[in-house]
Amino acid sequence: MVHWDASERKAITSVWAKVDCEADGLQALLRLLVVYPWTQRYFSKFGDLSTAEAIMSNPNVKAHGLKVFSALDEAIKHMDNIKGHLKELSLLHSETLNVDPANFTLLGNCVLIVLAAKLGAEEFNSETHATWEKLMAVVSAGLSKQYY
Ligand code: HEG
Repeated sequence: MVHWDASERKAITSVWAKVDCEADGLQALLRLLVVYPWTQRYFSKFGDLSTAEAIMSNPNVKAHGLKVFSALDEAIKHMDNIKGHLKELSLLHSETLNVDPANFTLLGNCVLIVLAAKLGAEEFNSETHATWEKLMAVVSAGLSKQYY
């Protein structure tokens, strides 16, 4: 089981309290689809993803960003059992969606960049960064757990 000390818990909850799941979720997904364009293959039914502008104004991307960030919200609420909590979602990504789990790390990186850009160096300092990197690694491991 993953251990979170008091300062890590605070770094997670205080940052997350400032997150706008819809707007920041869209930014994270936009970054994933632009910086790692091969990830677009999983979203072929979403419509036009041909340019950053098209992705940005695509309502399916916006809705999906909100879904992903709402799942992060739930994971944070279950911080002491993230892997157990993500079991169903891991099964879905593995057996139904066939998402290569390497992509979870890429999206985790995008989330970190969105948070850092939003909050700035003073608030998203190196300790907070390290805690969030750990959190995204745990989420990624949780989503990868049901793969075989
Ligand atoms: Mg996934 C669906 C969460 C990474 C591709 N993803 C979903 C759903 C959630 C979710 C909550 C909806 C599940 C449902 O309908 O029951 N995804 C989620 C998280 C993360 C993640 C929390 C990582 C932090 N997903 C991820 C990555 C890819 C991907 C990296 C591909 C590059 N997800 C994907 C696809 C769907 C979902 C293709 C189905 C979308 C749809 O059909 O609308």
